[in-house]
Amino acid sequence: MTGSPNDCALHSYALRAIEMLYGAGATASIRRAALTVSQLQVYRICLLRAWRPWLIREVVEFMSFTRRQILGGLAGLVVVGVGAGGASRYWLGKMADAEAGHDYELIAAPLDVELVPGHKTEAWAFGPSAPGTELRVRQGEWLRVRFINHLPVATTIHWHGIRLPLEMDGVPYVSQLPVLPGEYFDYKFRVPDAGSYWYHPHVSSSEELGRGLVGPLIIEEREPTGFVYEKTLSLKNWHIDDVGNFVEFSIPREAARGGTAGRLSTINGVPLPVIELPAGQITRVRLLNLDNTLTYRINIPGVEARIYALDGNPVEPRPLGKEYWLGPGMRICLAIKAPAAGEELSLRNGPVRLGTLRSVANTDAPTDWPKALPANPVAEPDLANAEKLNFNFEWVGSVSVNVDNGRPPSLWQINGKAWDITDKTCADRPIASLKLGQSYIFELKNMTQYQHPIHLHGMSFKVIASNRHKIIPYFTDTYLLGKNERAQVALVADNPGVWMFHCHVIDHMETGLMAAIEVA
Ligand SMILES: [Cu+2]
Repeated sequence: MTGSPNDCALHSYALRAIEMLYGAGATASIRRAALTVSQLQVYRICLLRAWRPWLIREVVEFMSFTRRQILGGLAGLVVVGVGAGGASRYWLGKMADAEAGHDYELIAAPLDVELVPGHKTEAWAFGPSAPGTELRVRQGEWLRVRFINHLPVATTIHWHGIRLPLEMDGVPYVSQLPVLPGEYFDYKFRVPDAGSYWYHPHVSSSEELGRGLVGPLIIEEREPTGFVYEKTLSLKNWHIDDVGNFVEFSIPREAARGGTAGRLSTINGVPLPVIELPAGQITRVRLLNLDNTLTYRINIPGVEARIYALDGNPVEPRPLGKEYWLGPGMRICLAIKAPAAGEELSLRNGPVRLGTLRSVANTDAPTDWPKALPANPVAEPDLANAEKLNFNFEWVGSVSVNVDNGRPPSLWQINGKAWDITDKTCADRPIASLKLGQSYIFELKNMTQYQHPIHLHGMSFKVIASNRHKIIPYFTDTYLLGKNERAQVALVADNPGVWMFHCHVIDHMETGLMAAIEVA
């Protein structure tokens, strides 16, 4: 075994914990397994298998303590390493060559931004802007990010829509411990699917995402797609007042309804921007809804535009049509043919302008509409042999629960169970247990008067039916489930782990609308 003495101590502690759980006769195979897996995996074994809360507490506390020592002791070296852009020397897990080093150093830190002219907003950002640095990597390759936390709070990064190993999924107390102020965490995983994705914390999400900790993640296709021009437009609505100060990110009476909305809408952090497009050319425009709450009703009057992908996955190109409802966390990839130079188009949310698309002179020969993007390698569910599971999304509205103890109220439930974001053991009680490799059809039933963008971690699913819309089946990671809608989505449970399944209206998620689904 490699690693520091603290690492060894940790392993012995984890082994002791496993012995306590499985009795003194803990088998040699468990010991061998525990000695060859990474610190996180050992931690996860302890956490997921430990049904006794006291043991979970002890393991968590022990790990936090140990880890602080490790990182504290190496703090000086870490800085040297960052400056030299060197390999990640302190990764504690077993590492294949492709995993060595990192391509990005992503620093989360406070950043003053000017959203209201003449006033500063004390945002938090990944890199030099909010929304944060656009990360790009080619499909099939490794994304290797050293994430450094210079915030005053603990955090993690979740990679929305990416099918990756649980250890890299960024959910606190399920896939990793929160990254504390001054610490770093190396995220390394292969990206199987091309498309538009995004990243954000999964800790104190209302505030952390609300303050600006969101960023685009673009996975480029392996081969050229025929698109020459491209823009990423990240939509976010800020919870600020008219002098740029943050206001409440989540108000219980709003959380009990459609969610707490911000007041100033921006594209790439700019209110009402002018976005230039090359006249007569086709531009791939990736629209990402990185907002906590708002469903944008995307429309561009007079535009010649086609939809090429929804939430990362390609669809047969079709006209944008009158309006597309883009819920929180969702993305749409459009091809837009810009009009003659000097003309302008209005990118709108319903009747409200979000920004202006201005055609600028361009002398290149115009190209034709590119063909459909290549499909991602997502397993096709076997509908004939799929097991059906029901998920009912309900409003409970016990606003008085938790008001006295500073914890969020409990307002929403899935199948009669509300998630408590302050309880580290919720993921130990999955709402469904799926068999690895088996196909499933989820019947999603919205029993509320509010829409919910339902998001699953770790796997993509195929939307196959709805009682409200005509569905052309497509793969996605987030489905906007309308008021009182019933929809069917199908998937192959091909990624082992405990995966979050939640509404992406952040204050719905933080007031109950989240569950864990186990695949084993
Ligand atoms: Cu919701």
